[in-house]
Amino acid sequence: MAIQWFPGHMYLTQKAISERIKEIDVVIELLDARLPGSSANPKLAELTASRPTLKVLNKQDLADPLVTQLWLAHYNALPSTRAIELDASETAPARKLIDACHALAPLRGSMVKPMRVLICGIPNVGKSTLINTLTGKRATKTGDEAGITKIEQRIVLADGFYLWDTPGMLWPRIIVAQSGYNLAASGAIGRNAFSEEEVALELLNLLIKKYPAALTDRYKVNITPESTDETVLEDIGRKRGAVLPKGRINLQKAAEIVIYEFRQSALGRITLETPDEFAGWLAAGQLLDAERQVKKDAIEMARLIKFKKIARPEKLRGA
Ligand SMILES: Nc1nc2c(ncn2[C@@H]2O[C@H](COP(=O)(O)OP(=O)(O)OP(=O)(O)O)[C@@H](O)[C@H]2O)c(=O)[nH]1
Ligand SMILES: [Mg+2]
Repeated sequence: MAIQWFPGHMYLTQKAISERIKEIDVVIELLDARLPGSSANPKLAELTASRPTLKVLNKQDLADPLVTQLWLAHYNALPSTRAIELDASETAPARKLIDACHALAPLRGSMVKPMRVLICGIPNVGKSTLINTLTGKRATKTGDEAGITKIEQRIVLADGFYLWDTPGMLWPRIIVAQSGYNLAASGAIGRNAFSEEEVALELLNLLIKKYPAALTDRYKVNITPESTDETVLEDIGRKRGAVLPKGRINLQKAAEIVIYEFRQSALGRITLETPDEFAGWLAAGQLLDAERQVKKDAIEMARLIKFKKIARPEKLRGA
């Protein structure tokens, strides 16, 4: 089943950003370098479209460097878009963001006209970590869990330079099913909103195709042309002693191991999607969504006709 997570505080964040944006000079949107397409929030893009935006592929230290280069080239080729890679906990590269903000809004940055920067992105992507690195102190709370920041917060970086930390935001309906799985694997989705077993199977499905050696090295499992996500999850469970009475494999435990170790980068540097793959998923997701909408409209039309709220279409045409 497709994963969705849009708790009430995200709706409030969406409202807060749409108000705040009026007084913002530059938007920094953090993406997860392990899933740049899936972690780009279409709703945020809409809300912040009126302001210069810098896309930051954060957690690049966990991502496959070759694929990160593909994503940077992809974003930097788009009109009025600039993208850079980052490990938000490293001070020197993070400070480059300040220069990038000055380049995007050259008239701002004085006491009279301060630079006002909004930092936004999906949950757990590293927004608060970046702010703490930039300010050099624990100005805002961080943690390895989605939903740590609950309300918008303004931090003064220097005279004439303000940063706004915002709570992580997803969008009301994730139409690309694979994005839901990738977001859940990365830690962006609340832990009660998905099945670990389902997410681990989808993750293994990608890893078998893209990084079989990482699975062999970490879990000493044999990947053959016959291997499937299910056989590999069972193998991992067996190897890690996740076994129930009568020798059955504890798939829940095995799934938790796979997800946890992926998040910790114990399998090495991994990126779950390339720009071309994501474009394919998005096109398929949009098609399915359009078909779903047509069906929904037809049901609604039938309901309105049944309860005589509107006339039949042939009557409207005078037939
Ligand atoms: N390896 C790595 N870990 C990072 C990086 N940036 C942040 N983290 C870790 O990611 C986790 C989430 O960081 P936060 O800064 O709390 O994320 P956030 O975007 O503010 O999250 P919410 O407030 O929940 O939306 C923490 O455990 C950070 O230490 C990075 O560039 N590389
Ligand atoms: Mg935060």
